[in-house]
Amino acid sequence: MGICNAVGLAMVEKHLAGRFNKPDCEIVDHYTYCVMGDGCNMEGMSGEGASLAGHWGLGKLIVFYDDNHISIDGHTDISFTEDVVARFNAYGWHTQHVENGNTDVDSIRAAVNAAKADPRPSLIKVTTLIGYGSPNKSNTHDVHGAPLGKDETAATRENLKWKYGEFEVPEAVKAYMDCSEKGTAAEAEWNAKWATYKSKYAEDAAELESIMSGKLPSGWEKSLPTFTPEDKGVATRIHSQTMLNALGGAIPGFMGGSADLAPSNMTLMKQFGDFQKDTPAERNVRFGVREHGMGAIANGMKLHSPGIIPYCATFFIFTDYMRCAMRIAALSQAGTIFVMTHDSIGVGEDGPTHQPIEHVASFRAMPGMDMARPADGNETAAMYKMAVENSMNGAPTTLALSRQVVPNLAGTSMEGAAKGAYVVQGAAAGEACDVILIGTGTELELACQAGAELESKGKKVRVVSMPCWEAFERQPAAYQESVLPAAMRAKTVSIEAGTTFGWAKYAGASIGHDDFGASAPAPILYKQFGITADAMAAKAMSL
Ligand SMILES: Cc1ncc(C[n+]2csc(CCOP(=O)(O)OP(=O)(O)O)c2C)c(N)n1
Ligand SMILES: [Mg+2]
Repeated sequence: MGICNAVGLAMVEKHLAGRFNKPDCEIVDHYTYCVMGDGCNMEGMSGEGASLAGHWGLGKLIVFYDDNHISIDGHTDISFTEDVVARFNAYGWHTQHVENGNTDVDSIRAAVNAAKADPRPSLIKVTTLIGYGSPNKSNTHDVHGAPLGKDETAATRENLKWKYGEFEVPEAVKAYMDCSEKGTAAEAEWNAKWATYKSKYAEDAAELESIMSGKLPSGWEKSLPTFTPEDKGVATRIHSQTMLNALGGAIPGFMGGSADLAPSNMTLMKQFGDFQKDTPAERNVRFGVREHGMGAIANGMKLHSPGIIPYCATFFIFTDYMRCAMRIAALSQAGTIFVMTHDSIGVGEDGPTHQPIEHVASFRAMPGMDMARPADGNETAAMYKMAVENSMNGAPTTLALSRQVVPNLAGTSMEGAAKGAYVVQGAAAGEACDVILIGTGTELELACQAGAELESKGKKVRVVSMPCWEAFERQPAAYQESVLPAAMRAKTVSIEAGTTFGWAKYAGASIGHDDFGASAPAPILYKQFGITADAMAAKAMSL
């Protein structure tokens, strides 16, 4: 995954250089270095990242491949015999081979200089011995993860003629590694360049400053539109596109794209062209069918600069291909926005291979990840506002968006949705009621219909929209209790077109679907699987 993170770092460098550098002032100009092992080259996702790096011409990416022929199971010839350099040549990389990486430092230095001079991304295969210097354990997998042990350490010192004590760093090494003087001079030089840039190119400088500092232009959130029931209903993936375009205009570092599903995910920002080798200043990213690489590249993009807000998109089901990149986003506090459309069995005829079931629940279970499933335009706007704020706080967000058309509901609002759960119809928060109905996403409409049906039978009903569990759980306890009182749990019914797993936390009964889907138009599937307003009303009556 590291090489894909490095590709993300290098692509942002290329983007910012292409966008902000002037013929008389190259303000963005740095290299990205990465070290990969045999194992990294065995993992398929490294091929996804390397393929894109070659395609994008990321000439400032320099990767060392530690070719030591050893991984955990032993010698790599038991499972890995391909020609890695030939593969990288085919990806469009500049490749070199340093045959003695153990001691030939001059050749490594020369290779780095040659890599810098070449306009392509560079792979430097460096052949080494794992555990170099250890007389009995070098070149074996025994040194991969375990310490040498007392006797072998002594033998290694002897063999290498290393006369220093434990944790003793020779003065000459310390002096060589001390870059403070060189670094201070480089920083002063850059600061002077930046001062010139700011005075000559004030507008560009303000944008670049926002990207470098992570301070967003004030009022960016006002770019997000709100809706009333009079506004034509559309799928939330269409609302999503409206939000992406609005945020692209308002936030200088907002950029991203889809894994070859842009027309379905609705992820193109219309005001920008494609980020490509020769048009690096553009902000629509074409990731190709490479979900795993896309997720990790997007995380690298985020980690380049706090003001870069990357989004990446595919069908929600294909989060299975990128799940560990999403998990690493959460773990490494990379605030990537995962734009996932076709969020339920409602995708229709594509059938069970394309129909997420356990996915919403699984991302609710993931630490550090906000899982958002908005119901209409206002809620989509609110969830994008939250996703941008999360991104600035180092937290990723997954948005589950619909293919099906949804109406703009009367009770929804950005302010309410931002709280994660709120009352959209019937008994107000804190007011006594007979039953509570919770809906998310496309099923909120059904919950509202069921609520109306129950009202007509004399029940006092509260309908709650719950676009984001995590946001709700961040609210004060008193607010949570006013919306979903603990004492009402047995009289609460949830509805969501996916697994019911997890809903017992909030509801005494749940409507959903706990098996794979089927291939048919959405309305037929919803009926067949009993995900309807009538079923919800009947369930509520039975409690
Ligand atoms: C995705 C993933 N799969 C498996 C592992 C477990 N693992 C850790 S190191 C390793 C072998 C790596 O070999 P190599 O890259 O050649 O490193 P070396 O032993 O040469 O340092 C494996 C399989 C892991 N860390 N990550
Ligand atoms: Mg190895």
